[in-house]
Amino acid sequence: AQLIKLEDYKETPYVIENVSLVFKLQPEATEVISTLTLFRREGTETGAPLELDGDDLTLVSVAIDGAALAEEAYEASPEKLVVQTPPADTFKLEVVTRVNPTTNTKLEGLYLSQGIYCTQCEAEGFRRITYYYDRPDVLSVFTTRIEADKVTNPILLGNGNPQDAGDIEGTDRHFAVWHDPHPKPAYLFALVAGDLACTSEKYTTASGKPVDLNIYVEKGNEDRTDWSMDSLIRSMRWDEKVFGREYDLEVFNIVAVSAFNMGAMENKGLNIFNDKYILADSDTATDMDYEGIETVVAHEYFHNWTGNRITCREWFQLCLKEGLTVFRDQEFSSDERSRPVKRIADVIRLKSRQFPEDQGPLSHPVRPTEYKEINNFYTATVYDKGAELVRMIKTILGADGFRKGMDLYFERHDGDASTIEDFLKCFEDANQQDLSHFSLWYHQSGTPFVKANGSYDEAAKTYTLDLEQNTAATPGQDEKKPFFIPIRFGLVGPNGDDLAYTSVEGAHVDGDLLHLTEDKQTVVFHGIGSKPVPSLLREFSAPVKLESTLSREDQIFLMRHDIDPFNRWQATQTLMTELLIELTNGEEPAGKDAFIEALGHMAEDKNLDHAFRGFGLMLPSEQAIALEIGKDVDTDAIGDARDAFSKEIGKALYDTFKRIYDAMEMPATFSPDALSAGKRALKLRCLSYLGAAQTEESAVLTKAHFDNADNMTDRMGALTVLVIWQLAGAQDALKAFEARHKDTALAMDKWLSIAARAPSEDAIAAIRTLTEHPAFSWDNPNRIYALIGGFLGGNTRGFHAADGSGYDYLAEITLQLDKTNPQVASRMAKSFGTWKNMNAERRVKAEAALKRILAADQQLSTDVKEIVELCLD
Ligand code: B3K
Ligand code: ZN
Repeated sequence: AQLIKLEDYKETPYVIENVSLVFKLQPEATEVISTLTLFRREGTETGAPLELDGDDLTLVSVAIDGAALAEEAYEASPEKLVVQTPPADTFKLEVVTRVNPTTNTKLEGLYLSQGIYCTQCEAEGFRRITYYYDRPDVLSVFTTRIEADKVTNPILLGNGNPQDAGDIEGTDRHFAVWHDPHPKPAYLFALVAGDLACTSEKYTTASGKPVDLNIYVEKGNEDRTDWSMDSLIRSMRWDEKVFGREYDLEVFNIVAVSAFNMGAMENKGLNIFNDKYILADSDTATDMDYEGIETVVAHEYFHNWTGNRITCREWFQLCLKEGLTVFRDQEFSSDERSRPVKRIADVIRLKSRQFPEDQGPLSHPVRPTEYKEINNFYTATVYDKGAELVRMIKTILGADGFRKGMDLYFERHDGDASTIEDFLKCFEDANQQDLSHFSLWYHQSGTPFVKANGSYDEAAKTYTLDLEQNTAATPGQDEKKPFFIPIRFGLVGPNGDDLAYTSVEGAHVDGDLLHLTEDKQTVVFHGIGSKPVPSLLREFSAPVKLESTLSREDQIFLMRHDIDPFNRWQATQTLMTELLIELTNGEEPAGKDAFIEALGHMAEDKNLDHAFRGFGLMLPSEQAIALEIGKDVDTDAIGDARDAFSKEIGKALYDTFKRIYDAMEMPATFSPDALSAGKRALKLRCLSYLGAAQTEESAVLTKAHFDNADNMTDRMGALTVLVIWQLAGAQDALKAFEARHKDTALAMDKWLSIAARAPSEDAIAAIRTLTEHPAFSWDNPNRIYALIGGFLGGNTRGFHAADGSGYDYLAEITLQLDKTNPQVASRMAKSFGTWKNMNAERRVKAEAALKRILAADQQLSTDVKEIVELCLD
């Protein structure tokens, strides 16, 4: 496959003004009639060829201005349609193609999910429907007519507003016409047809325009949409209030389908969702699911302005819409819930997904400059680090400056296909500020490591901070320039209050914000009355790794006294990580008992949020410890150390955890609100430590928690503790869960993922057995993410087994999945991304497995090939 490069970007020679589509839906042979109104772009030579993209298409006919084209006038293959010499400057091209939704297992283009016709066009799926300029900078007005069987497809949905509908006389079929007045790129096209149930609400925008809101689901699921509808309405209000953005069509439709490659898709006026992010009730969804739904519904809705009204010039600009929209959904959730708790959750996600990516062979800039398969670049770097960059802009410019820049962006670029340069320019122009140094964040990959060393001079009343930044080489980027790193900080005095300073030298410092812009900087604070403990990178003000040089006493001090809740949590994590690494190395860490004692205090600190305490008690994951160790990793040693430490904490603080557990007052009926969710989280965290202590009492308590659970959060939480700590009753609980939920696929996904994490002598044999379970299917991405993804991400010992069995298995299923669904296959294969950090024994096995994929006797997709080659590079 070809390498696509940003520097090769060129406009299309022709412009598509109008698109009219007719779909004659049939399960195995859908006919698509596309009529494009085109004109020659100024600067294009008269008669220059028109080359349109296709993918796996069957051409039925092609005509221009009503006359069929002679055979020598065009060239057609499944991948391309070339009209050699278009006859005029303006013309209508009519192309008929045939596609097969039934055999479309890639879930890209037009496919069937449980009898429901649906589409997924981002990034390049529209070319699997008809020949087109399938690229984001070609914006056009779409009208879609859908024809289908009345009985099996009573609901027919398209983009935009409904225009017409009726029966097709003399047949069992009917039609609907949808018109979308907003010019859009083809990746935002969508269509749905099926027998669906619907929940509706009326919404009135801030300026008084009525909007019909509908959520369509498979029949029988209509009583599980309350939360997603509520989330949608709150998102719409929030975007009006916080960004001044209103919705712009008469209807907003959401459809939930069960077979979907990712979370959801922001098609104009017709969002299509993985049902995991729509359906919820207390019996089948956890608090995390409720939060996930709120986030994804908001995210897709927010794309209407950041993505749809203003889209990307090419796919290299993906972060323009994704990073910005993730930032927006994070801000929404922060306003709806507890801001510090949300910040901690987002940072945990960033560190567990993006940091490993950026420190391994798959590292790439937030705005990459080349790719082979764009679907491989919907990454944690583009999304989550992309959001961090927007957050830093806000940090640097302040809330008002940020809003001014956003207002200008909406005003200046509405209707455009834009670039990151356009975006940054708006903040520069609105604030008369130069962001050129800052913009390096978009182009230079890798996680910067920041080192800070402080010293206090009592006589001079100065505090000196030596700061250093360093970014390791990443693929294609050997030399790194220093980043512009905004560091929010406080100098914490003995009583826990921040100390004031009279003046500073050595860096630009404004209040509690310091700009680290060089490789090395020495910053001197004057007028510091007593020796402070520095609290750096408050609120996680930049996506960097801060190397702590603080003593354990100082960390414990911050853990107890920092006024920044994020850094209280961070201090806890830093300590836990340090202790766990020493334990992994077989050492007996200094300060361990003092830390455990401090942890107990935090757990019982009534001034802290329940959810915050829950996060505080959470040990870093095995992968996080592995990343921190960085090289020659032995995952068994990490697993053993982490288990032993959990057990030690569980035993040492047994009474504390039991007290918190017993005393927690829960509301009589389930509610997914943040406070109740936080209480459940803290209670379950205590239960997991009690479970780790593996006493008879804790086994009974955990089993009772499972048996008495009146909601999925508690049921799943207790089941996890039973299974992970192999407590008495684990097998019974697994059976009971299965009996209760066997007919609810999304609930059984949880069962699959817990089972995939169970400690086992032969993890692969266990996984193979689970793939035979009726709840599992290789045809549905959610089932694969639950079981296989659950294993790869949640069973570190099993996946990284020293005998290479986990790597062999991943190679096997990557090859198998690649035959049906390359996007899912390549997503799984990305788990190879950390193999270089492993010890020699494991590296040999991983490398062999990767090479085996490349050497296999089968045609590899571009998706899988690119990932495997990058891993081996
Ligand atoms: N824009 C889609 C992702 C499309 C992924 C294509 N492989 C969902 C989102 O980010 O909102
Ligand atoms: Zn998105």
